[in-house]
Amino acid sequence: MATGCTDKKKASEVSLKLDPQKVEWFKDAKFGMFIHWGLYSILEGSYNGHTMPDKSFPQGNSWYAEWIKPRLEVPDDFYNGLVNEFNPVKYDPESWVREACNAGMKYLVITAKHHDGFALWDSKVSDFDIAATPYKKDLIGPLVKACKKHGLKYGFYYSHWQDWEDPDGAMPFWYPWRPDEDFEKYWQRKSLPQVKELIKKYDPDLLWFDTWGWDNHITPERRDELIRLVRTYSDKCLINGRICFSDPGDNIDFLEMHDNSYPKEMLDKPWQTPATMQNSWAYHGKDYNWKPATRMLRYLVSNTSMGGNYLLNVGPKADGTLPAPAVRRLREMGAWLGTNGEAVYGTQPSSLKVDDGDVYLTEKTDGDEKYLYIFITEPKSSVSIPSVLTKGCCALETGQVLEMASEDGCTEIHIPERLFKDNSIVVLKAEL
Ligand code: FHN
Repeated sequence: MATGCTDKKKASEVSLKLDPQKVEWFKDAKFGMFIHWGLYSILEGSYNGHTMPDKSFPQGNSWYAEWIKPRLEVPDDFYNGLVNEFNPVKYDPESWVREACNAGMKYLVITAKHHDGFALWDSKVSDFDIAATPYKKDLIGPLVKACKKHGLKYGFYYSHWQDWEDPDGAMPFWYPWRPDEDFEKYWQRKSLPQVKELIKKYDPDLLWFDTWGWDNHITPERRDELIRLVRTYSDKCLINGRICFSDPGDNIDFLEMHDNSYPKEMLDKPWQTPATMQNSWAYHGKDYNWKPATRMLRYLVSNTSMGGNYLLNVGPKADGTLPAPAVRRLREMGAWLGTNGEAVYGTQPSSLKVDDGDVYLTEKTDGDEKYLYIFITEPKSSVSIPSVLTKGCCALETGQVLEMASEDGCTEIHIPERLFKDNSIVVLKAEL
C-alpha cells in the first residue's frame, strides 16, 4: 500500500510547496463527504430548554449545533462532562463509507477535533479525547481502515486555532482577548503535536484547517510553521486555504470557499465549497431545513463547471447513526451520478460560454476525442452552444440522439419535453 507518511525529513529537505501532481486526484474527485461529529452531537442543538437559534442569548442567533457551548452559554463543567456520556455504540464506519461511495463521493473529511477541543482519537497530548469516554475506542482508525478498503481518500478537519477547552486556545470573538503568548503555549503544547499525531497515526490525504475573517493568532509565520510540519511528515497530504483564510499564501493546495458559498467566476487554484444539507453542520434535531437533492446536485454541477469541488456535510447522531433525511438525499444524488457521473468526474471547465444561468458545461478528453457535456437544470425546449457541433449530440442517460441545427458558428440543440418529466438535471453529450 502506497503511503505518503514519511520519516521526519531534514529541515533543509522540506519544501513548503507540494508537487502539483499530488493535487490531481482532488481536482478529478469533485464530490466529497464532510462529517461533523463530536460531543456537541449529544445535545442536538438544544440545551436547558433552549434551541438554536435563540436570540435571547446575545450570541445565540446561529443554527450551528457544534457551536452550542459558547452560543447558548453551556457551562464548561456541563459541556466538558459530556465526555462521560459520549458512547456511539451504533457506530459502523464501514456503513458510512458505503453511503459515501454509493453517493458518488470520492473522499471524506471528518472532524478529528472541532472548536470544542475534543479529539475523536486517543491523543497522547490531551485527555479531552475519545479514550476518556465510556466508548473508549478510537473512532478515526476504523474509519480510515474502511476508507482504504473502499478506495475512498480521507482527510481530517482539525481546529488548529479555536480550542474552547484548552486554557490557551483561541476563543470566539466575544470572549476576552487571548494574549498571543498564551496562544503560543496552546500552539506548541496541543495544536502542532496533535496534527503530527494525526499524520503519523493515520497518514491522511488532506488536512482541513479552519479560520475565517479575523484569524488573528494565525500569522503567516504560524501558518508556515504548520505547513512545514505537515510537509515534514507527509509527501502527499493536501492543505486547505483556511489554514489562514485572510492570507493563505502560495503553499496551500486548494482554496476553501466560505460555508455554502459558490463563486461566480473561475479561480486560479483548485477549490471547493464546504456545504450543509441542513442549516447546521452537526446533527441538530430541530433543524428541518433539509435541501432537496436536486438543489444540491445543481451546486455540485455549478462548481464542477468552474473547476471546483463540493464537500457536502453529514452530521451523524451521537449514537453513530446517520440521520434518515441525509441518507435519502445521499442515495438520490448517487443514483443521478450513477448515470451522469461521466460528465462530472475528471472533467474540466469548458472554454465555451453559454448565456443561460440554467445551463452548465464541462469538457473531457478521452484519447483523440474531446467531449462537451451540457447540464440543463430547468426545463427548456432548446439550448444554443457557441460552436458548430458536427458529430451529433445525445442525452447521456439514454443515448437518445437529439436534433440540432448549426448557423453562424452556433448550434441549436432541440430538447424533447419528456427529458424533463422526472424533474432531474438533464445531461447532454456532444463530441467536439
Ligand atoms: O465554525 C466552523 C463551523 O462550525 C463549521 O465547522 C464550518 C465548516 O466550514 N467552519 C467554521 C465556520 O466557517
